[in-house]
Amino acid sequence: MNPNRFSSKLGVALALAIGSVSINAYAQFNKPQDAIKYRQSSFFVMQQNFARLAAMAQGKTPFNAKEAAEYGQVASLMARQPWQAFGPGTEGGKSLPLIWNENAKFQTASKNFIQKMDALQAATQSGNLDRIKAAVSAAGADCKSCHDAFRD
Ligand code: ASC
Repeated sequence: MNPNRFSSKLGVALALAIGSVSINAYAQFNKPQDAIKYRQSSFFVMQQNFARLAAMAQGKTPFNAKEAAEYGQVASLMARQPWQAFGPGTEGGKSLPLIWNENAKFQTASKNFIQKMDALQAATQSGNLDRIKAAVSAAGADCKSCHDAFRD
């Protein structure tokens, strides 16, 4: 085999191997309070957009496909934000110690949640209200299960 080809294959294999075991990277914050504020703010913006979709799904506000697609995009983007702000030394807010003590579980839960929010975004892009209803309900159940486990 051509050695260049081999090394590029090795590079890909290494990247895949590292990717599969990597944990979420933590961002640097000037002080722990900034990390807490960052995660609470991103949860807040996500929740506001999620709640607008939930209101449409429940018929509390009129369904508007274009607005729904925008809310879905913001919710999916925000769903990626909080986790980088749960680094060591940032305990506090409503976070239970379990987040740090059993961090692998929290990592798994956060990745699962991002998938739920991405499914919701995909549903909003489809413009199909029944799909949105199902995805809102799946994502909402996931919000709750994480809160029950990890939030005070
Ligand atoms: C929300 C919100 C949550 C979820 C959850 C759904 O709007 O703040 O935590 O939905 O209540 O079960």
